[in-house]
Amino acid sequence: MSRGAFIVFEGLDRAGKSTQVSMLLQALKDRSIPAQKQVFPDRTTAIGGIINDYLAKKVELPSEAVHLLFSANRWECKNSIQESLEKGTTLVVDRYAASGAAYSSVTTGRPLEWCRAPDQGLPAPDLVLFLEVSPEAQKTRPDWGGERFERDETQSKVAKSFRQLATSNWVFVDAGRTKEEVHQDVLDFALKAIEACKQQPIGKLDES
Ligand code: DGP
Ligand code: NA
Ligand code: NA
Repeated sequence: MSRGAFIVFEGLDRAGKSTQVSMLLQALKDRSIPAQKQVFPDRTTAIGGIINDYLAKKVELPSEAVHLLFSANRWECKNSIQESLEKGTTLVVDRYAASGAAYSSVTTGRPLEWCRAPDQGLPAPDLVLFLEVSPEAQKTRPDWGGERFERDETQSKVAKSFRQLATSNWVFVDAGRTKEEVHQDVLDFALKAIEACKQQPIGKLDES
């Protein structure tokens, strides 16, 4: 039996990831392709609860500790990710390890290598869709500035870190267009990835 694809959306805050995740899931369901949504941070777990309080500025923690909590939050879901992919379900994921490294390299000031280390060995995405949005467009989105990392200076540094993390599995999507236009591109890339990875083993985030 062929496996599902591990498709991850990355991008800055308010790039439209959640909207595109929903639109892609619906499009896959319309085509009878088994698919499931996964959101990181998963704020419903015990660790996710601490992360949520941290992001809402209800608790203070050293940035390094927060970094490890975000990573632990992904490790909590490792088995369920693996099982879903193996049984043929495509996962449509809102943020993953690249967010971990990109945000934490800025908040901790530590090298990307240090930031990537805790996620090494987790299942690797087959496709990363990076939604690009300009700082101007970002600020016009509702609720901008409420959570901890939603500051212009932080975001522009995070954008730079994301670029350094891109590999051959990444595509950059211009998210400044209408959501339907963005969705068309997203769906094309997703359908290709679902086809391409069917007989491939599930990868691991590099341990080199
Ligand atoms: P979201 O729920 O997608 O808006 O993400 C919440 C915030 O947390 C957002 O500013 C991005 C940041 N974030 C997401 N994942 C990670 C991570 O793994 N590490 C760090 N440091 N920040 C993250
Ligand atoms: Na956010
Ligand atoms: Na989101």
